[in-house]
Amino acid sequence: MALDRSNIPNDLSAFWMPFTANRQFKKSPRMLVSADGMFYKTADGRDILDGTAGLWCCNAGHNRPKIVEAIRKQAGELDYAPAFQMGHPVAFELASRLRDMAPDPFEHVFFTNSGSESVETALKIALAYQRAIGQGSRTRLIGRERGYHGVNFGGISVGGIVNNRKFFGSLLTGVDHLPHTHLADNAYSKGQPEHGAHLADDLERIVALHGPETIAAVIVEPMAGSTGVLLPPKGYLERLREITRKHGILLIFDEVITGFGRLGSSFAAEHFGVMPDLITCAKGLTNGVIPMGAVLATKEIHDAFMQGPEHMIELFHGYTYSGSPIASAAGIATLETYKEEGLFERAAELAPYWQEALHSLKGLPHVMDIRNMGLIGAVELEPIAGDPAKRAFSAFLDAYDKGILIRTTGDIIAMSPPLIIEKTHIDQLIGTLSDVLKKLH
Ligand code: PXG
Repeated sequence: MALDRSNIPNDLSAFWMPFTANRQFKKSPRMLVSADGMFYKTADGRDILDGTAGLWCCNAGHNRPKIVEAIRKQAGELDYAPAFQMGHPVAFELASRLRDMAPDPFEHVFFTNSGSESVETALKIALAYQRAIGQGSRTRLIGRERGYHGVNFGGISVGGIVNNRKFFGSLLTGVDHLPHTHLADNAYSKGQPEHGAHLADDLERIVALHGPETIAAVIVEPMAGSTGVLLPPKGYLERLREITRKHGILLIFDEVITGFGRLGSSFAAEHFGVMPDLITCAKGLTNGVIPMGAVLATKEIHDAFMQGPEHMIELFHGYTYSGSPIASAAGIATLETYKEEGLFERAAELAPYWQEALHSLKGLPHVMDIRNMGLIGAVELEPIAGDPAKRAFSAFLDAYDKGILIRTTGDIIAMSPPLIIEKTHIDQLIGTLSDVLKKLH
């Protein structure tokens, strides 16, 4: 008998919600029950304009027919098949399509189930690669202050968000951090800020301190999303590439947010014209519909593992669901949707309109800074003295009541709408946010 959900008691206690103020939520739940295109529908029947593509993942918007159909069909044809010592066609097909979409040097794809797993995978590949090429003394990993690389132990170790680290013990050893790239001088810059390329030079200091022969890899988000949209200053990523290359250190771009059109190109590597050695991605890979992530590797990295006896496993790493058939089918349909609808180009075309709309909020009460790039934007608010994050959280609650979904981190409001957004939606999103900010205490 079909489950009648209307009879389920309204009991919210069992689900311990992730990254949520559980007690606050359960007193006053914000429940989404369906979604289509640019909008969510709430349990009380209201339409909410999705200003965040879910959690930066539904780049093609919601309920896209091609993706829904691909999942239905795949579930009825091959529900699951292992990828350890076995194969199925769908994962190979998705890997080839991803390779074709990615910048040239990236020829190989390792599948995971999330951004966090992609990060762990990339860090492990970096360490094992250095060992494979006779550089086994390179065991250190360098991250960056305010970096977000998911929530697993490797990711929080190289990450630089205090609350994601301080409760969880001593983390990985042998990790150091670059300074973040957020300078007060750059407030209200549109797109890449002018100042701060020199912040990459700090890597020379770290290299001098530890010795280059001890460092395996540097991992950064080309544009830091989760920490409140921190943009790379002009010349910064280029400098990081130069220094890592000079010292035999791998460079990993964590593109879990910047991948799949967010900046108007397939990946940020292409957008900035700076090629790392490994790229992590997730989220937009399947339009957020089925959990899936991936690590893209250059031929040089991949081929370093392809030695020794042929019957031996080359990389002792993988997940039960790496490249699972349904996720792979969702991925193929997603990449096709992006391509057929020209969504990456669309993001690039809309970016100037988005930029002007966002910056029109300058001068509203408590606004300290506005930042944007591609279809990403952030509005930073002055915190309430002694009560950090409260002001932005009230803005989030009020925005939801007024029919728009935004994200907040600390006192920063972040937005990353689906790439199918229309100018009228941008007007609605920014217009509503403006009303919210005008009334904010
Ligand atoms: N790396 C980066 C750069 C990310 O942004 C992850 C890794 C981890 O991905 P998973 O799939 O394990 O969550 C992320 C995730 C937000 C927000 O609103 C950002 C993320 C996730 C949820 C919310 O800032 N980023």
